[in-house]
Amino acid sequence: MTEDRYLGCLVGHAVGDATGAPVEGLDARLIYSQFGRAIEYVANPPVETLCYTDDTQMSIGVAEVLVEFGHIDEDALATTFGNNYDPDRGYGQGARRLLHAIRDGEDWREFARTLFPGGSYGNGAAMRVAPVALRFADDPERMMQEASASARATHTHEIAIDSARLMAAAVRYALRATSLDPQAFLEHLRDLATTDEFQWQLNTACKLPLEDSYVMFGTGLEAHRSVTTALMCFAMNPESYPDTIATAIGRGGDTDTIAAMAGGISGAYLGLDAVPQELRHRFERQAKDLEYISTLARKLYSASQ
Ligand code: 8NA
Ligand code: MG
Ligand code: MG
Ligand code: MG
Repeated sequence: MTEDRYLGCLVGHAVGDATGAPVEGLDARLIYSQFGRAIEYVANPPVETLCYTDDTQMSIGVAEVLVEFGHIDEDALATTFGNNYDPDRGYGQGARRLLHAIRDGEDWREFARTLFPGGSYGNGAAMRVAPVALRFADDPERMMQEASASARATHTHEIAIDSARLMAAAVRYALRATSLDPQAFLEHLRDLATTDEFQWQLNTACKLPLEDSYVMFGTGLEAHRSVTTALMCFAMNPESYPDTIATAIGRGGDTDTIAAMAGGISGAYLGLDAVPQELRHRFERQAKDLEYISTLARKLYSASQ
């Protein structure tokens, strides 16, 4: 576990988010007809400046709390999400309401529980969990507990909590791997799944050829769909960051979030140099924001040693 992989993870996540964001919500056919093959889109995105969204903004909040407190303090996390909230970053509809409530000093625990029936099962808990994996990579049990805690500030549904645990486990696996067997990666995650939804998705992923199964899992905001798809995008392209995020973006739907999650895993495995310079260069106000994200990655690395 080198510092380079910590940097690769958080930078790969942020760049995946910002590269997928311009086409978030479009379907695969529309993306293909407008921009051609996804790998060409990734080589030359259609915007000069790549702006990051809620996925990165909330990951920064998780990393900040870990650096300051050494663990996930749920009250501090909710407060940090509220303080960092920027309406222009494109948050989920429920997340927006919850963040307003946090800022207004309402009881966020009660609000999160009643936001949707059973709480939110959106992918917002998984999209921001990578810093937890970096901080607790040496202690898998603790990492799973902290991942669950990081979800609960906004997402109380069991699917969302499982999604945060599984995404953390995926980042940890990639961070420590010296070579990557896609089947072993998916079986590791299948064995950790606790909800029926994830057990079904990951069982299917393990049983069928990757290229046949990855189109089955969906690209919507529901955590068990987009998170499984993100895992598959990495499993299909473990040796290439651009191919990983292109696979994520080319399927359409929640492109920023799937590319962020897959990109974070890919960067954790391949290291910082795998994230193309051209994309890093176009990343919004890169001097300031990428440097800040890199500083958080370095601090998580030091704290984890
Ligand atoms: P969330 O908690 O609002 O969940 C996302 C959505 O999932 C909700 O708005 C509901 O439509 C649906 N949902 C969640 N739980 C339930 C439930 N129990 N019953 C019925 N429906 C439910 O927000 P989040 O933080 O989980 O969302 C993350 C996503 O929001 C990411 O894709 C992120 O990029 C962002 N996002 C932004 C835009 C945008 O306008 N730029 C669009 C979509 C999503
Ligand atoms: Mg987003
Ligand atoms: Mg298989
Ligand atoms: Mg999204």
